[in-house]
Amino acid sequence: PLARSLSMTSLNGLPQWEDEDLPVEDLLLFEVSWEVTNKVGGIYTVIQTKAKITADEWGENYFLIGPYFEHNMKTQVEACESPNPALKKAMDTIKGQGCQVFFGRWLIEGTPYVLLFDIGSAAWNLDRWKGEFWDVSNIGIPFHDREANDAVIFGSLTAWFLKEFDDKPNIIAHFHEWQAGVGLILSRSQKLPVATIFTTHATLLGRYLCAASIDFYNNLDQFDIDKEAGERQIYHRYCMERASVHCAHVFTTVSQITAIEAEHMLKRNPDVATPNGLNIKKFSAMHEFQNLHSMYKARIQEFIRGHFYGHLDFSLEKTLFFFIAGRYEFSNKGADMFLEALSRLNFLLRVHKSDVTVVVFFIMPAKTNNFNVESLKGQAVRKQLCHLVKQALYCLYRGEIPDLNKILDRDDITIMKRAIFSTQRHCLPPVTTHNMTDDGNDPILNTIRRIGLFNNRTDRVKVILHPEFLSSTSPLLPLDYEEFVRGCHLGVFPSYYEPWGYTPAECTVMGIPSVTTNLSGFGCFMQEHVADPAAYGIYIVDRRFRSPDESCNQLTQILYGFCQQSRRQRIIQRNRTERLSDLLDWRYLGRYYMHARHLALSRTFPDKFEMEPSAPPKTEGFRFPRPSSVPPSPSVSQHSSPHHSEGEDEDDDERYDEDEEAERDRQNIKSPFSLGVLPQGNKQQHGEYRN
Ligand code: G6P
Ligand code: 1S3
Repeated sequence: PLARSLSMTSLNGLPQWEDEDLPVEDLLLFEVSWEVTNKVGGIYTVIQTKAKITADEWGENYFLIGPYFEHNMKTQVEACESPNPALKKAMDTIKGQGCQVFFGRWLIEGTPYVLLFDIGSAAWNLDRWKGEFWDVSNIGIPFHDREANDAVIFGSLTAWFLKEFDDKPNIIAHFHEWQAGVGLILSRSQKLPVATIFTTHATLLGRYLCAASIDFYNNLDQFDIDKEAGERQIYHRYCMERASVHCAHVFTTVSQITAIEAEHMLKRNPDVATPNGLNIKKFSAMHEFQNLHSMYKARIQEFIRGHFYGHLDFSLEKTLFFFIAGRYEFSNKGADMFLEALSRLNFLLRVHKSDVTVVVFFIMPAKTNNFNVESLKGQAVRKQLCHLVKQALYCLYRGEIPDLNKILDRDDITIMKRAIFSTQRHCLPPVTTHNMTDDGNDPILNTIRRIGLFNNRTDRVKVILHPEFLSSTSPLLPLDYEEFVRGCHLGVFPSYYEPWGYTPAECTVMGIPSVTTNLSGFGCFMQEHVADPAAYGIYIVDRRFRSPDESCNQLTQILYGFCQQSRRQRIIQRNRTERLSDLLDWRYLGRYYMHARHLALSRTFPDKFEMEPSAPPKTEGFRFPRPSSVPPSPSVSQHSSPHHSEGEDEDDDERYDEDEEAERDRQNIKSPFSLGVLPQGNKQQHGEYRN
């Protein structure tokens, strides 16, 4: 039969697809991951945010496969019947053998179908399946490694399910990370007619070696990787990962930096880099995100009033909120360097007698025994004082001229006196909001002890460790993560190990500047596509070619420079940051996943699908130009603050609406979508594939 042609051209550096007749109706796409409906880390974000564009393209032929957990099913999935008879038959066969499978629509944007395997219900097969896995791979799984055993059950069920389909329709199965890899290895060893893709979001060894503070990137070719894996007791997991990589028709990593790492740690060059995107929602009012910043900043300020009661001798109008958030990997996520830089920043602000105060939040989950008393007390005192003030103001709201003698009665005065007395604090505002289970060994707390950042009155940098993910139902800081990020001024993520790094990307799409590094996939991506990232509020610390001390100084300078910006400069910079959102939209980045799928089809079914030689896609060439008002000299733009003339009204924040630069740049900068190289939407583009 005539092979279908799958080709791609490049215009202005961005890929343009020319897929002819990709017969989506004759294909099924399965995406397999342990994080489908199951939030563990960043992979959940990838799959959940990407679902919409994939569902738009594949419609009823797109299915996600993950593990079943009762709570996740109840809260995120609407059970329904499978619309696909072949799929229903395969599920019924598995159920008939006593293993539970659940099916439904995942209630996220795009509402894709999900198929969830109940690992517990199939666990009685474990010994047999481990034996079969050994027979095909010679990888032995120790009984005590629960995660690896679950991965064998999950993988065996996935391969069994795929085996139940006959030759038609053709299947693409995209597996994420080693926990899903067994399904891929077994599919290949059983010679199933399935086009397979494997994506690694981080290599096991890379993560371990970096966490051990080894000079990883300068020694990539020096490691005896088998030995390193053995010494860290992850040899079997590393084998599962490496076998998945080598069995896949197409191997992808989330960034170029992880591609280099994979080449050394997994001994295969990825075929495609598939950068992570986000679902970008544009507000109809252009400056809505600025208003949201203001609104949520006020909520954070409320928390600060309580947390620092009795010590609130700094102006909240002159206070900046910085934060770091993510998986608690102290050195991998750069918390170590951040703390050191904060200590230096504190020194600089003090010696320069700055009136700016910086409050820094560490949002990194650790084991705790709930909130500590001192933090709760702070919020209680604030609420009490707030209540009294509101009472006093009530008659003003009623339009009455207040009779000062009647505003507060004797009891109110007594309560007020007691509240004021209770703000006389004999201890410093706490550094952590929770009782830490292992306080004495906690790396963040120990570093704070060493550098002495105890929230003293004289400190210009105050630190708050919130060792739990944020929630809008918290009695302390009732904000969800997105609201909190919007209310902050700067996200700081000086990671050493970060294959992609969603945290700075999320800041960007919300118009909040952030610090990242040239060791993170996101940082490298921005460096490649933005002429002067710092001018757009993306500060990239060089952790690759500098010593740790030099990198730390660079970070300190960035933070100090940020503190010197006026409000107007910050507003202009936030506008610029937000303009980069298009670059991170799945509507653009989803193309790399499409390319990986086409490549897998052409390699698996070469007689049916043919790939034009113009592939793979290239992104080189497209760059956001430097904003028009930034002086061209790199030394001047080092601080990358928007141009600010002497004597400018510091608080003149109302003028940003008419900000000429924003308007000029908006016309000059063509986003990836307005370059005309990308189609308007997947639906439209792929409409021709449908019936
Ligand atoms: C937004 C609001 C302004 C507010 C400003 C504060 O732009 O729309 O009304 O003044 O945020 O900015 P800052 O950087 O000082 O938090
Ligand atoms: C990984 O999660 P992590 O925070 O352990 O995968 C994420 C999604 O691809 C990625 O953004 C992150 O850098 C990796 O490290």
